[in-house]
Amino acid sequence: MFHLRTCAAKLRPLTASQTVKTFSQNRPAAARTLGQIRCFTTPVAAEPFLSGTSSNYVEEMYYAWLENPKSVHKSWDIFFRNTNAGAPPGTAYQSPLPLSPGSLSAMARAQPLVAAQPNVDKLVEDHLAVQSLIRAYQIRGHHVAQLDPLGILDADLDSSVPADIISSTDKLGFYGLDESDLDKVFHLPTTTFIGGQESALPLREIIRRLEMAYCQHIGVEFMFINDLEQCQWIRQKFETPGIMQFTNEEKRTLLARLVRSTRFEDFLQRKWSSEKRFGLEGCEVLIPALKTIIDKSSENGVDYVIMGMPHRGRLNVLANVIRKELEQIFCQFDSKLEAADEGSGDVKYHLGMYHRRINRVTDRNITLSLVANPSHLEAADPVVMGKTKAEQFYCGDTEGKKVMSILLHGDAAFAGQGIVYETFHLSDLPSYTTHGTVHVVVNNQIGFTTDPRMARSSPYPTDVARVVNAPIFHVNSDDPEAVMYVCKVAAEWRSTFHKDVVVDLVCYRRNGHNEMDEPMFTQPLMYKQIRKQKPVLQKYAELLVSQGVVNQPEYEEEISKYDKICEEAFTRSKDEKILHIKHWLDSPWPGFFTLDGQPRSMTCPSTGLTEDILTHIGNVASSVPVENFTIHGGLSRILKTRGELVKNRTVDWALAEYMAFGSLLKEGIHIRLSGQDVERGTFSHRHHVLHDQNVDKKTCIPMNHLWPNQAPYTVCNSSLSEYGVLGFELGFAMASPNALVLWEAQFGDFHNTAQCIIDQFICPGQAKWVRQNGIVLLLPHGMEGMGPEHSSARPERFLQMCNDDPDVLPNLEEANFDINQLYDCNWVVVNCSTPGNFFHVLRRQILLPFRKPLIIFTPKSLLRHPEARTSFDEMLSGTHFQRVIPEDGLAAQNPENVKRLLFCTGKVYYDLTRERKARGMEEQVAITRIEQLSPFPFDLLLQEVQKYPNAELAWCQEEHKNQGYYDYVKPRLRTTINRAKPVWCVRTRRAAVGAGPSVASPSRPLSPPQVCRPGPCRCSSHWQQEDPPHGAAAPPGHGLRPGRLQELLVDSAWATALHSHGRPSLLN
Ligand SMILES: Cc1ncc(C[n+]2csc(CCOP(=O)(O)OP(=O)(O)O)c2C)c(N)n1
Ligand SMILES: [Mg+2]
Repeated sequence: MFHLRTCAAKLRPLTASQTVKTFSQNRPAAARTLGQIRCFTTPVAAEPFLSGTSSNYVEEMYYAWLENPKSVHKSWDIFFRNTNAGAPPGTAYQSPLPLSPGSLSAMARAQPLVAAQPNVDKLVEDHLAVQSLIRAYQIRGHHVAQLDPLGILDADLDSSVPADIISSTDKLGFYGLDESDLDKVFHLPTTTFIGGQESALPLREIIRRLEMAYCQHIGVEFMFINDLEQCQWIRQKFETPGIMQFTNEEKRTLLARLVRSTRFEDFLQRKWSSEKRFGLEGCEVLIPALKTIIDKSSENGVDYVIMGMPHRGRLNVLANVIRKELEQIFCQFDSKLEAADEGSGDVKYHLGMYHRRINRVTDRNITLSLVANPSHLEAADPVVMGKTKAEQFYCGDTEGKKVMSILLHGDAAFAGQGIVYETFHLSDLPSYTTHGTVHVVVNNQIGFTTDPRMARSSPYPTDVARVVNAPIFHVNSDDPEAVMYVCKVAAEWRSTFHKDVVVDLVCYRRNGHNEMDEPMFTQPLMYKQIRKQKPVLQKYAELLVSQGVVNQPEYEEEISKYDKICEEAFTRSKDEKILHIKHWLDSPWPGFFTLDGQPRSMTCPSTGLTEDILTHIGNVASSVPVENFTIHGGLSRILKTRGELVKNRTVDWALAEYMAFGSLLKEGIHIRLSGQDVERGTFSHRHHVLHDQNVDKKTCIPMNHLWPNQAPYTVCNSSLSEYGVLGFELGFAMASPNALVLWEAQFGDFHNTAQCIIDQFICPGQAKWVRQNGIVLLLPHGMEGMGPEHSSARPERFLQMCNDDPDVLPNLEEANFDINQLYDCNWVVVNCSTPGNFFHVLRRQILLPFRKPLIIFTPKSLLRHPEARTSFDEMLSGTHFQRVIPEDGLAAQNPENVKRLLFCTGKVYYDLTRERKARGMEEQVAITRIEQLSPFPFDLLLQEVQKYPNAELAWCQEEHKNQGYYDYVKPRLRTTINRAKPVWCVRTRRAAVGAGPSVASPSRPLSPPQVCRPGPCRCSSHWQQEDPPHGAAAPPGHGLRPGRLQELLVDSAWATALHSHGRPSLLN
């Protein structure tokens, strides 16, 4: 059964009776605490044989001597007697007597064993050598473990045997030992459990047991863990002789699970031979492996397991682990199935599942959820973590004893995708830990067509896990019992230490990447071997039959029983005419929607608050709500200024955020704000966590001192990751609709390293995943001196991904137009120009009867801009978020006189008003702010345009023309006015780009915007273009679909537009 690559196979193993009796006392492990004994490292310099490295050995001797003075060499006996009697350093040791005739009788009395082992130095050295040898197996034994079921590859990509592993007897020389030492008995150090009940063993047996523990079908990688208790725990689990035992019942269950796993794939192959299914063949053991982890975790108290996995074996996991009804799976192969609800394609490989049932092994309830995943490998990892954290949070599971996560990975993706590393780095952070994830790698030693040698630089695909000290159990997947054993240990590890652990299932892929692919094109030799490989089910069944655990008819009966289940489900699946994508939800929100999944209303109440509430929150926000707490002097001044704002019934940006959060907490809404440095705020404006200046780590979060029964507020500085952290928060937001989960980018453009989460999950959320999500992205934005690429949160990208049609004017008369628009959109994009509106939009996010992602471009300079203030009056009960803030100055009083109506969004408004005032043009130029860019407020903007019949229309932005908002706003504004006028684009320009504020202090005074003078402007960095005049483009409803033809008309009309209208300047 065991394939010994190393020398123990050649060494004649000792039988138990041969083991020397004198060394067989029980080892009093518990009594062996270092504190209780005399320390033999102290007199190092004084004794000739003591050195730092020999002290362990001496301790071993000392223990043995304490137990039985006769069990050690006489010289040790004398030495210990002397030291215990208080002999000073250097005098306790007496060297053995010389072999002179006169001393023989004395020697015989004092040291009866000297003749056999004449030299204590040699004895010490040999013992030290054996200790090193044991340690070498613990560190490097996995490199020679028999991990590849095909027997042709090296899981660590290295075929050499480490020099300190005994692959032949001559390698004993590495340790200064030779063959003659093999039968000598050596004391075992406390750092090994190979002895079982024995405290000493002959070298031959030591090597054999080390080989059994470390060089068979399990390769244990753990010696990098810098926690002795954890290392000891693992050693005990793998070294203890005979520890890997299974009852016949367990073996039969394992066989039955393998039958299901294998026959499920066979069934799919028989029925849909030309369909892709990313089958599990070659790693069928994954199903019993996962079930073992779940059984064991359930036994240890877990009742909710959240899983994430890629394509490989997903259907099998759904069927045999999550236990989705087979007919629901089979009907996915029917191309004629009609979707009953929203959701697009790819159901079976991507959508998730949620199922509560009884665990048959433990008889306890268990909920299993498989999180939907996009094609982007590993992208779901942080999402699973975030969802797990949320579920733990909501059920008060602060230690991860009830809710846990399991993540599955492919070998190539695990090694190649950086998000794996980012996710590992979240695993032990206080606000992100899920208290241990069990990672299972389906290591089929190939990624699509790429050989591992071309796919990674690390020995194993799992090396990334070492950064967090996660133990890694490599296991040969053709040994199902070894797999079950490591899975059991992995689950126990997680429930003991609440830390991550990796099970690396070294397997093969029987078919191509999918069932249509020809693997022989690229891996001919590997696949020749695979063709010869007996399926694991067959091998294991033969083994159990040979052991008499099952007989052949029983085995065949198990197969036909499962085949029948599949056939019956297949028959039922033909009755499924409609595909209910909602059956594939991973996180239902019970009670939030009506029973048929609709919002409970289509209105949104006022987002305003009473004066009392505003004042109370303001007061807490400007104080230190605990006793004996010393804050920084600068912060005292900030809080004092806040207090003055509250007295004046106004808010700035930070206070507006406080008001929104504080009031939602009062209403029982949990708030979680996460991102880099969010606690203080990148721009030092927030200060949600106060730090005592005198006591280390003493902090206060005033937001948690607002109301007696408020919901908790979580504000957490994240690791320096965007992809991982945004994914995590998205997952957190999935778990419940009754939480406001916000992720803030340090600078808006940093979101681009999390683009995958935005593109794959947030943007298509409802359409692809049939799942609403109310996550909020706070993206600092503003061309304020960090260069055009770094200053911009790239609004154009978010706007380009909005699902509304620029060419279709919606029915503006519809009741609840604004709410319907929100319901229909894929996400909401806003750029608020006032703190009050920021406050309202945050509150609206929760008061809406449904959830949509909210993208907010947040300001930098406005955080401290004296005009960017809102009076309490605009935040009182009855007030709302303003999608558009119309002109309300002089221009609005005589609209007919207005020559130009400028539209803008965000901070540029303040630049424009200042410039307008400076030029005395407040009556001629109206400025209207579009606060909610998407969904586009067609209704309100139409009113604005109609109000100023004689005005030219222009959009103004500070971003380059191909960026920012213009490309989104222009066609929608034109649709709003039925293309009656051009919509010009104006770009303000800062005087000193590059000399702007630093990250931490955006409060530097702004330069005035550079604007074009009246008359033609040739400045290339200003905008020029415009849009055709009325009639140049085909109006909607003329039978012309928007598209190329229309574009051509627009383009050809452009020159005319320029000619007839001239180039407008900003404030002409
Ligand atoms: C981020 C990402 N890049 C590329 C792909 C395309 N792709 C799909 S499967 C695959 C190979 C995956 O190999 P591995 O992780 O070993 O899983 P296996 O298919 O072998 O189970 C690749 C490259 C992808 N899905 N996601
Ligand atoms: Mg692979």
